[in-house]
Amino acid sequence: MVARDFANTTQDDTVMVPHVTQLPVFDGIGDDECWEEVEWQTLGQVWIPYGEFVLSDDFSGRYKAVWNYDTNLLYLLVEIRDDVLVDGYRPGDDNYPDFDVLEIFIDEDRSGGLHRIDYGDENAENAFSYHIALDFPEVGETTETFAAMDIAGFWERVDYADHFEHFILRRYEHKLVYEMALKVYDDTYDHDNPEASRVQLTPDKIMGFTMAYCDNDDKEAYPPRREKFYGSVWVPEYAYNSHWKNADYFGVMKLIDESGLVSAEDKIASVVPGDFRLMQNYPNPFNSSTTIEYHLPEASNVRLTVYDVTGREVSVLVNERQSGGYHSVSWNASGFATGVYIFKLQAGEFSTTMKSVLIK
Ligand SMILES: [Ca+2]
Ligand SMILES: [Ca+2]
Ligand SMILES: [Ca+2]
Ligand SMILES: [Ca+2]
Repeated sequence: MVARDFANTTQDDTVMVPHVTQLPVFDGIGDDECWEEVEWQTLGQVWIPYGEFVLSDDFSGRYKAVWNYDTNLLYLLVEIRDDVLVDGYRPGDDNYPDFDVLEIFIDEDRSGGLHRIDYGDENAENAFSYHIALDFPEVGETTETFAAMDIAGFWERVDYADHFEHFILRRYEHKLVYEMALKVYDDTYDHDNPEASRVQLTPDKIMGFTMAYCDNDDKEAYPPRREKFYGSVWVPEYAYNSHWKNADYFGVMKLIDESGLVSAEDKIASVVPGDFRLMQNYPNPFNSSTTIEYHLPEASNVRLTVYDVTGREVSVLVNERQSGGYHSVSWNASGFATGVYIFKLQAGEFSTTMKSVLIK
């Protein structure tokens, strides 16, 4: 038995997440070309009980992350080694996920604060927390059926499984391999209209991110009981049991693009896009100015306008004929009040809107 002392280690450095053009094959096997390009990140920082050692025969875990501009997805490969696998959660069950559960915490704009839909506080949903629970398949088999719960207020649960464009878990004897593709949403997230708050991933984007594994090793215990959390970041003692619900303690992830193929400038210089499209503005939320990118597959009469929540037009950003291609415009909102604003793109017969939040 080898005890590794993580009490004096910390992973507060920013995790660099490279852009890849070769996408993973979702089969629960991590031999894809894109995974070869990136370093493993540790999943071995214990925080419950605080300060305990990680025993290598009890648990080891690690993950890799990459992203792609065109699919607009964050890809994760996770490898867990656990001496005793305890499953039991099925989507739709009403049980608290006290089994072997993978957790993913993501804060798109690194705003910090609570992840929960908290007692009617509209500002509380600043980050997402996914408790991934499922029934483990037989050794050598895979499953794509899972729950990705967040827990709000008192025992109120919401399953965000639809935030995962792809998900697969393959089970080995004492090892689990997950391959996942995650959509990223901002703080304006509305469960009834999630696409409105979907965020375009871009080079140099910085997000709050932590991954954790809750280890339960007692199959007989009823009710099931988790013994330890192993996280990708070290947490200060005063915060060790708040980490799952408070994005202030998340780690930092930065999207990078070393291929140089997808910067905004190169997009403009490259081929004409296939469809009309209005991208999510960035940054969003923003506090003075923000950039809006839109795609025109052909020369069009373009009108890009800004409305406030009452439907009043407050600004006209573009009103002219433009060539086909990738366009962007910035909006300086220094004279406008905090609130939700709607961008409306009209290009020929095409029309669409996108929601944004200005915070002073
Ligand atoms: Ca694969
Ligand atoms: Ca274990
Ligand atoms: Ca946030
Ligand atoms: Ca276990």
